[in-house]
Parts: sequence; structure tokens; C-alpha cells
Amino acid sequence: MIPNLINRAEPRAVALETTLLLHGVPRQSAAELARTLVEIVRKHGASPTLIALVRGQAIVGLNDAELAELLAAPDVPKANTANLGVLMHRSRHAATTVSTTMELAASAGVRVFATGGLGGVHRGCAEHFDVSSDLAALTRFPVAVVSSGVKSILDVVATREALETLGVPVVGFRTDRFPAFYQRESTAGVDARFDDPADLAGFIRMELARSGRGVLVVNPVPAEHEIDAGKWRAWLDLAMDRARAKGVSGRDLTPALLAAVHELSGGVTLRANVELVKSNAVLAAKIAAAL
Ligand code: PSU
Ligand code: MN
Repeated sequence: MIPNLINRAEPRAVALETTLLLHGVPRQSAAELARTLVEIVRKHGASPTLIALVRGQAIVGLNDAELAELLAAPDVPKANTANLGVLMHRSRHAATTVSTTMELAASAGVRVFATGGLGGVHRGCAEHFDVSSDLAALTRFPVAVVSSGVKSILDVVATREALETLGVPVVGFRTDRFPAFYQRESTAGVDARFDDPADLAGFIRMELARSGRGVLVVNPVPAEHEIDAGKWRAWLDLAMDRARAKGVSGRDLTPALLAAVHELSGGVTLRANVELVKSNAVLAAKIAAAL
């Protein structure tokens, strides 16, 4: 139960997260990306629902003024399920990650959520344990998360295995393979493939009600925006060296790596990131409209 939740969710709501906006893209791109996602969801017959904490207040369905306040604020913390409560208690702003967007969406009765990539098992996890709270959230909150797999800064195959261990259903939209964010495929597979959004919506309706847990829907990056694996590897290696040299860890690691690859690639990864999120918003809207 979320105290004093402001729930402005309408029928056919699609949840949208604010960590992607505030920590996943350069700040000057955030307002435009938010506007684009809102338009896409509306155009496909669903209701866009941005989620965040504004001065400690949990809001499902930010209005324009609230979004503008967050985008103008310096250093908005990133909230996962571990620090959400403290940020509420201290009346702080917070950007919600996949985990807390799911938590607030579920408490507002919103069943579909579009994002870019899920958090997961970080590379080098054997020496330095770092696993996103997004994975555990999928076992707790009945929300279908539409993503392009897990961010390729992570150990994609280990994350897929962790989802299996946690018993989270992973279904591919028009794919048999588990995507790797900037790449359409990894070596890992999915539990089932769906080709029709209405059929997928029917499964989600039943599965969320049956299990009370989440479903991960994976939708590969549009082919024309896929990034060559060799180039990607080179940018990522450099980004990881930078992060290591700066001693970045914990919650700061994902934003630092994303910012570094966006810079090293001259914006190629940023464009791909934006395009895959847009594609996920289209699919999420179709699912929400059919639920
Ligand atoms: N998808 C994107 N960009 C992002 C994220 C997802 O395209 O920045 C965010 C999500 O909010 C996700 C978070 O929950 O990254 C994962 O952070 P961490 O690895 O610290 O759990
Ligand atoms: Mn982490």
C-alpha cells in the first residue's frame, strides 16, 4: 500500500518510467522523449501514465507541471524498491526505475508498462556482486513490462538465467530469442513467442490475475537501429574502463555507463535507445488497448 498515492491512471493506462528520462538520456533530450512517448501511446489507443515521486508524493500520471519540475531539478535521486520509502519519508523528488515504476503502477491498478531495457546481472558479477532490484520486482508486482531485453551493458545471458530462476515468464514479441537491447538477439531464448498483440494481451490478462506477479515482454530494437556487435563491444569496454577509473558503483553505474557509451558512439547508442523505447511504447499501447 502506497500512502497518499495520487492515482490519475485512466482506462488502458500504459506506465512510463522517469529514470529512463532523468538518468538514461542527456537532460536536454528528456523533455522531448517524454513528449514523444506520450504521443505514441495516445496515438495507439492507450493512456500514457508517467510515474515518479514529486516532493515525496507518489504520483501515477504526472501532469506537465510536475514533469517540468522534475526535469528542472538538479540531482533527482533514482529510486529502486530499497530506497523508495526513505525518499517518500524525506519528501524528496525521485525518478522511478523499472522496479519502483512497477510497484506504483501495481498499486494504481496499471497492468502494462513500457521501458527501454530492464536492469539485471552486471558483468563481472562473480567478483563484484551487482544485480538490479528490477528482477525481484517482477516476482512481486503484477505488471507486464515491455522492454528490449536487458541493457547490453549487463551480462545478458546471466540475467536471462536469473529470470528463469525467479520463475518470471519471458515472452518474445515476434521473436524466439532474448534480445540484448542494442542487438536484436542474444544466445538466450524466451519461454514463448507471440505474434499477435491481442493474443499477447489475452495471455497477460490471465497470467497477471493467475500469478499476481509480473511478465516480461521482450521486443527487439527495430532492425534499422540495431548496433553492430563489434562496435558496441568496443564502446562498452571503453565505458567500463572509465567507470572503473572513476570508482563508480551501485546505483550510479548504469547511468554512468549509458552516458559514456552515448558520448563514445557520437550519439548512435542514444538514437538506438530512443527508437527502441518508442517501439516498446507502441507495443505496450496495443496491449493495453486490447486488455
Ligand atoms: N531503460 C533505458 N534506460 C534506462 C533504464 C532503462 O533505456 O536508464 C533504467 C531503468 O529505470 C532500470 C534502471 O530500472 O535503468 C536499472 O538500474 P540498475 O541497474 O541500477 O538497477
Ligand atoms: Mn545495481
